[in-house]
Amino acid sequence: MEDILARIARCVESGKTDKASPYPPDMRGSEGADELTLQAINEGLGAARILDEALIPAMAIVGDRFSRKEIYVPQMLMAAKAMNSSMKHLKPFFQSGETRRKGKFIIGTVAGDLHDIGKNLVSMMIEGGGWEMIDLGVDVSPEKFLKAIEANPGAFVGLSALLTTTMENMKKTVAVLKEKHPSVKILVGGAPVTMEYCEKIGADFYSPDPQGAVNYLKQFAV
Ligand code: B1M
Repeated sequence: MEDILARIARCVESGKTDKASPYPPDMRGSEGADELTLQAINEGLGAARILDEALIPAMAIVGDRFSRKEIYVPQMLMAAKAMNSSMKHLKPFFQSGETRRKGKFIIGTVAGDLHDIGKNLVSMMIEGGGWEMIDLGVDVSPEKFLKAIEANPGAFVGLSALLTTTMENMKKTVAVLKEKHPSVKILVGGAPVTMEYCEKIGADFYSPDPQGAVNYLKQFAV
């Protein structure tokens, strides 16, 4: 019989949330990430093993396929949904401190910008990479980012912008955060953002896609 961790990973890769879900059609009627995660916990597999050996590798495969344009936004959203149906069973173990996360990551779409589809994908992939996510949502002012850093010392920050007009607010946010917290690492992204712009505004890293951000963070995992 296929190992339960491999089965959970396959559900996440394929976007199979639970038994009732008709997606993907070739897995209809079989157990999904939801039921299999509960079963794994009941069998005594720790939350950290399920995260490290099933969810994280599965989401890395999904991220790489998305970067290579082998899959698109809908498949990635289904994979993230399957991951969340597993994560809901693991979260109590992480929140109780029984299992450690890699660190904290604060994310938001910058002030004046309401686009959140890309930001949510990045958020889900980084969370799937084992980081604790603090998602501030959209239209986030520099002051709100600042407060979040002060409440979560050592956290990394991710800024997303989809409008050429709000890229200016990305620049302001980086300036405000770096002035008060010069060592904070800031990642930027979004359709109009480039590596050149990242360097110009003094951010630390630019990625055109979620997996690039996940890969960059690996070197800092505690
Ligand atoms: Co808007 N919109 N929109 N819009 N919208 C764009 C961005 C636009 C390019 C459309 C166009 O004109 N062709 C254009 C911007 C032009 C420009 O500035 N250059 C535009 C405009 C003008 C506007 C309004 C001003 C329209 C109006 O009202 N006149 C208005 C602005 C509202 C505001 O924000 N204040 C507006 C509103 C909206 C909706 C609300 C209707 C809706 C957003 C819904 C939502 O997000 N909940 C919307 C949408 C859906 C789009 C398009 C069609 C799709 C954006 C999207 O979700 N893409 C977009 C046109 C287009 O891109 N084809 C458009 C999919 C998403 C997965 O990609 O967000 O790029 P993306 O994220 C990627 C990467 O960029 C990266 O990873 C993701 C996955 O690969 N990434 C990061 C993103 N953030 C990252 C952070 C990282 C790392 C990587 O590290 C931290």
